[in-house]
Amino acid sequence: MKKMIIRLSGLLVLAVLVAACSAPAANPAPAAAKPVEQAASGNVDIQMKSFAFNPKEVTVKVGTKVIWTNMDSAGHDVKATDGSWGSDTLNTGQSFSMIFDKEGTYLYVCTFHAGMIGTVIVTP
Ligand SMILES: [Cu+2]
Repeated sequence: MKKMIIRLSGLLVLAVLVAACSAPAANPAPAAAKPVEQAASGNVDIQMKSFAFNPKEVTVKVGTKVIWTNMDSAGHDVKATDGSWGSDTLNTGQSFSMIFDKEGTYLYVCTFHAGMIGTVIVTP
């Protein structure tokens, strides 16, 4: 009986750890002085160039449309690390856009190229 309780509590710890690790990264970032890349038009452009997102990190206001455009000859995509949003494969010159209507920190990657990562920080 004691053995079973130990095993059960071990499972519980594991479950809590898994839940903590898979929680979406949607918490507002701490208020650090970061350059704001927001254009006057309200849209923000990110280029996918030389196998990198440029700029790699943008800070925008809620409601901003972010537009990614592939400037490379290779295909890229844009996928949230939590899988909640993303694009299909973007070939040269193709774009994907997304309106961020909730504040938070959004991490994304290109699933084809390890190290192609970016962040959109959405502030109120
Ligand atoms: Cu890529």
